[in-house]
Amino acid sequence: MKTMLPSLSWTFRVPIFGFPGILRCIHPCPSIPALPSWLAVVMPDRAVRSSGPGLSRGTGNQAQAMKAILVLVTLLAFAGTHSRAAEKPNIVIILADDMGWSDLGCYGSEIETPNLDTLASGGLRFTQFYNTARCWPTRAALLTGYYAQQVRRDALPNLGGGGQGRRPGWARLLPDFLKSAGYRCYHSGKWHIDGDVLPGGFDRSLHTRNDGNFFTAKGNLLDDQPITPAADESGYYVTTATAQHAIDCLKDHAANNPGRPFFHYIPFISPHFPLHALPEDIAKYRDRYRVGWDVMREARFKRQTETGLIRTPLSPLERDVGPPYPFPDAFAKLGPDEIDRPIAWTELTDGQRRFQATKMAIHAAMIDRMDREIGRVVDQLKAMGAFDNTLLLFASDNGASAEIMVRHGGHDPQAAPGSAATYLCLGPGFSSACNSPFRRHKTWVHEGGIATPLIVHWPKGIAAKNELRHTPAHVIDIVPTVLAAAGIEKPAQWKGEPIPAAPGRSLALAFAKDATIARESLWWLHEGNRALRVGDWKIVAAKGAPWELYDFTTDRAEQQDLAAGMPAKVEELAALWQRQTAAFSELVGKSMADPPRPKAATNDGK
Ligand SMILES: [Ca+2]
Repeated sequence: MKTMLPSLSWTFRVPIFGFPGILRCIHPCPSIPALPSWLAVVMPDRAVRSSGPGLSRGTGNQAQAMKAILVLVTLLAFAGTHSRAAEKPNIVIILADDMGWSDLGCYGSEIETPNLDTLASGGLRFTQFYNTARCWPTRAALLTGYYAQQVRRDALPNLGGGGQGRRPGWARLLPDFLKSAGYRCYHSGKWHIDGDVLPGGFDRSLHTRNDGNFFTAKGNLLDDQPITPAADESGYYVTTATAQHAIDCLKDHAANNPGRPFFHYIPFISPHFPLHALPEDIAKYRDRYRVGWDVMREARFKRQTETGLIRTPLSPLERDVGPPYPFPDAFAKLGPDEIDRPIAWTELTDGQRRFQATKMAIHAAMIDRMDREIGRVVDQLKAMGAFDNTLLLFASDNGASAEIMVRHGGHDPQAAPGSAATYLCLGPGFSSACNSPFRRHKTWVHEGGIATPLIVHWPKGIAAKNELRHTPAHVIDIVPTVLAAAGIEKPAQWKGEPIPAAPGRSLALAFAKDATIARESLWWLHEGNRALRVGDWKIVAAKGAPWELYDFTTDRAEQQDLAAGMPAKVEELAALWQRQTAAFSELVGKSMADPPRPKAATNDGK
């Protein structure tokens, strides 16, 4: 029987490890049954405090203190919020696809995103939030709370896994944990996770598989069943269709399940290639990018610096870094105006400048339209009275893409750019600008590939408005954050099988204030590209290249490689990366004996 006492807490300042600390005791609130009966947590003030855009590096003692509080800190977080959110919050996770770190107005962009900007001004923007550098591993990490490699959804050395990998039985998706607390769960958009959608715990789904053509519903699945496209698809655009399905689900929820909380996962395909957008949206941006990628990067960086989002130099364009995969045939189809390197804008021909600026205009139009569709979803949340107690999270699955290819229906150079008959990709020039101020792109684990905006909006649960949060965090943190917000304890077993410990941390502490979430490290591996972040140190290496070492207190743009002068630091961090990799390999090795899951419809491997 639950204790029906109100939440009580006491805070005392005490020294720890030579630094001022806080002793906090909390009595449980009955609305959060996951909390143990009593908690006593000692937090060293300086170890858990962010110092701003360039976080201060902990001393040795601070590092020890960080380890000491690793497990305990996240359990405290909603003590200050749950009393205002007695009803379980609704959860909405919106994901963009291949959108760069600087592509939203509230992250420095000239692209018009008023709806997302309004969510940001009514909530929080995280400045150091990370994904996994690629579509499918991010989605696996986002919905399971594990690194994708732990659940076989990205490759480990000598163990395989990846876009076709199958999760072990214990690797449940978030809905399986939410449903036990009464949540209805909806999915509208891209999937790219193994297995069908409804067996993943969702009650309704629109699975948009039309990723080669944004102007047809052909290939899409409704509740895992193939749909028949309308005879006249002249009004179809997938971004709008995705939002419309979400709105329809929400209207149905309001009518038929008004007393139940809901989780809605809305992963748009936008602005993934092929660059397909509505003509009127493209027209809005047609001439905006004639200034070129060099000027655009400087302008975005200036706004990012002025608004406090970043404190780092702007990385110079890497003129010799092009697409991550060769598609030589594509250039023959695309013609001489396509270019595979971000050379100086002034060195391009007039035709190249016009072509490249048009591609960026389509990219911008796709994001602009997505923002407006998100506005329609928000309007529906407001209309049904759900907006104030909805925890809404918005992020991108990887950085902007330098890829250039022609697939699916091919490319007609005579057709209007951005129309269904064309197949254009952003490419390394404007991708670099979209990832300002960072280096590299989707697939790399330098900051340009893995940094994403994270907007968090929850009026009833987060008092702060229009504030920045500088703690490093990762999509593995979303599951524990959502479960904490919903007051749900993750089970230790699934159908008799133990569920392994997950690496993510709840962000709840950072919801309340600009605090650093304690953790040992953040880890990346994708197609041989690898990285590890500990505090403000990061080691990173492209496939086959040696480790680079960066100090993020001043150099998040990864400009001054300190590896040669600090070999001991590189060795220390590389050993930690190796230990993590070995631990993940051991976990996967144990679960390899699991029976394979049935193969299901998934997006092709991109
Ligand atoms: Ca993607």
